[in-house]
Amino acid sequence: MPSHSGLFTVIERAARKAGTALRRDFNEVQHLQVSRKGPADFVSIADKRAEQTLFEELRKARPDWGFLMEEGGEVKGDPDKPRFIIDPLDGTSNFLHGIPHFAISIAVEEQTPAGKREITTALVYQPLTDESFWAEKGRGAWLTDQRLRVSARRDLSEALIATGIPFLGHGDFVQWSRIFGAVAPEVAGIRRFGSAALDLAWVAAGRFDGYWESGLKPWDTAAGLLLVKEAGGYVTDFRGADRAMEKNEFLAANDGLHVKLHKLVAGALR
Ligand code: 2AM
Ligand code: CA
Ligand code: CA
Ligand code: CA
Repeated sequence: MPSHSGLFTVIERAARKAGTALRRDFNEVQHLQVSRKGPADFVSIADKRAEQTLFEELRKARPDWGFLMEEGGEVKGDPDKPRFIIDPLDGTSNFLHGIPHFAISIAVEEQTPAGKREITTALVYQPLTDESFWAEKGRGAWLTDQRLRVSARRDLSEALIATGIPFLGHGDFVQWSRIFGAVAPEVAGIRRFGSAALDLAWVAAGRFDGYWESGLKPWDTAAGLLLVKEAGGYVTDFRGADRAMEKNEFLAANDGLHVKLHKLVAGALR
């Protein structure tokens, strides 16, 4: 069993509390109040309640830290202190359709001495399976108490690759189709499950061999990015540079497959 930092214990406790509320709401999903933020962009009372719980619990434990949250936006804290980046419910479309695939994503972002920001703690918690995918920078990635490694597959023909397809009003359908056209014929299979946080957590866990998506928000990917890196994987932009967050392009895979996937993806963009 790895030794948890005090911070991680606080984060996991908050996620479990919010997760209990999400499980309850999921069982009554047909009665939930739902509104629309934009075309095909839904938010339910469950997203908001879970976020409120996370905010209250984390704020109590770290009163001077900042927050960046999908529903509530930014809450400024002491600029010298870290901040939480939170998606209270990643996979809302699944949730609202009664599909049991969604998660809570929490990341801690700190300033490095050089003034850069980096993610140092990550949790992707799946309430329905009670799985905690977590990582701390330099201390590895874990599923509960089991160390995570990205998959060891090196052949594209054996690889199961996840992706996110752009949706109404978001993302570049033409670019996605080009990449799909280049990758799909080379790999064993492609999956689109609808939670970017879980897609990345599952790459870290070796369930998926790779993943690509663009047009995401920081709260979708901040935790998953650290999970993949701490599990020994690579996350880059579509041209293979270590700028996934800045470019908002995510290509994740184990070391053997990343080069091969990146060649296919970059070739499709030329
Ligand atoms: P969300 O459920 O937190 O909104 C899937 O590709 C990613 O895109 C998810 O992380 C999902 O996060 C986000 N997303 C936002 N709106 C979406 C929509 N209408 N359909 C599918 N995914 C959406
Ligand atoms: Ca959303
Ligand atoms: Ca999300
Ligand atoms: Ca969300």
